Amino acid sequence: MKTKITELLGIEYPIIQGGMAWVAEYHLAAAVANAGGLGLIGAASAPPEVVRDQIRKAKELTDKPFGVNIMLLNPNADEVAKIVVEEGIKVVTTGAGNPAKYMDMWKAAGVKVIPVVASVGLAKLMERAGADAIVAEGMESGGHIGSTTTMALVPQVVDAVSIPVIAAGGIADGRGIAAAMMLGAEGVQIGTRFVVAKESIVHPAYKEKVVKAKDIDSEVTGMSTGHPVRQIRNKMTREYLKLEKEGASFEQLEYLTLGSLRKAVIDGDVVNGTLMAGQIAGLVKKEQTCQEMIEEMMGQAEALLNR
Ligand code: TUI
Repeated sequence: MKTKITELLGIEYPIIQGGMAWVAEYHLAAAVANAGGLGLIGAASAPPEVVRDQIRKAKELTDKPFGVNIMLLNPNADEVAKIVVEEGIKVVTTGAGNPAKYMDMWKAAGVKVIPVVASVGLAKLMERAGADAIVAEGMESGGHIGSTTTMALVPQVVDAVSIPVIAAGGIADGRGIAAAMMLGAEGVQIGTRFVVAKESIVHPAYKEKVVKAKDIDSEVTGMSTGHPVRQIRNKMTREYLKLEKEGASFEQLEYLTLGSLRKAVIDGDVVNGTLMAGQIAGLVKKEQTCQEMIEEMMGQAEALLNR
C-alpha cells in the first residue's frame, strides 16, 4: 500500500510502531522494520548511552529504516536528541511535549521529524516549526494521553495541517487502519498490539494481561498531576486512584509509580507494576510475530478499502 507516509519514510506498509517506554527496544524495532513497517526504539527515560547502544544493536538486526522516539519529559532529552543525529537516524518521533527546540538541528541532519500530538493546536505549531508529518494520538491510547478521541482528533488535525497525518489510539487491526484512512490519515501508529509480539521482550505475565484484557479494563491515572496515563487496572491503579481522590501530593503519587513500568515489563509484576495499554487491548487476542501481525492487518485493510 503506497501512501504519503510510505513514500516519506521509504517503507512498505503505512504502519509505524509506537515508541513505547521499556517495550520498544531494539528487538521489536528491528522486527517491525524487517516486516515492512517503521520500527521505533523508545528512548523513554533511558540513559543516553543506552539509547546509542540500542540503535547500534538494531542496525545489526535490520537494514531497513527504523526511528527513535524521544520522550520530552526525559531530563536527558537534549543529549538523546544529539545522539540520534550522531548515529545517523533518519526518523524521529516525539512524545509528551513540544520538540521545537530540536527542529533546526534535526532538519539540518536530514532527520524526518514526526511529533506525536494530542491536539489540533500543537499539530499546527509543529507544522509551522517544520515537522514532516504528525501523529494524531487519541485518548484510547495506552501511556500518556490527551483528552480527545481518535475519531474526533484525526479528521480535525487532517483539516488543520497540510503535512501527512498518522492516526494513533485504538487501532489494532485492518478495520482500524481502513477507518483511519477514511478519516484522512496517511498511516497508523500501533502500540498495544505490538506489546504482545513474539519479538517483544515484554514479560509473559504482562503480555497475558493484555491478551486477557476486555474493553473496559483500562484506567487513567494521573489526571490530577497533569500527566494522565492509561494502563490496565490492577492493585497499583486502585491505590493510585484512591490516593488521587484523597488529594495526595505529586511527590506521593510519583513515589508510588517510581520504577513501576520496569517492574511490569521486565519483572512481570502485574500487581504493583504499570501495565500501559490502550483501550483496544480487548481486541488483541494472541501473540504473533510482527510479520504475521502486519500482513494480517494490511490484508484486512486492503480488502476493506478496495471493496
Ligand atoms: O507520549 C506519549 N505517550 C507516552 S509518554 C510515556 S512516559 C510517561 N510516563 C508517565 C508519565 C508521563 C510520561 C508513556 N506514554 N504519547 C504522545 C503524547 N504526547 N500524548 C500526549 C502528548 C502530549 C501532551 C501534552 C504532547 C504535548 C503536550 O503538551 C505540549 C506542550 O507544549 O508541552
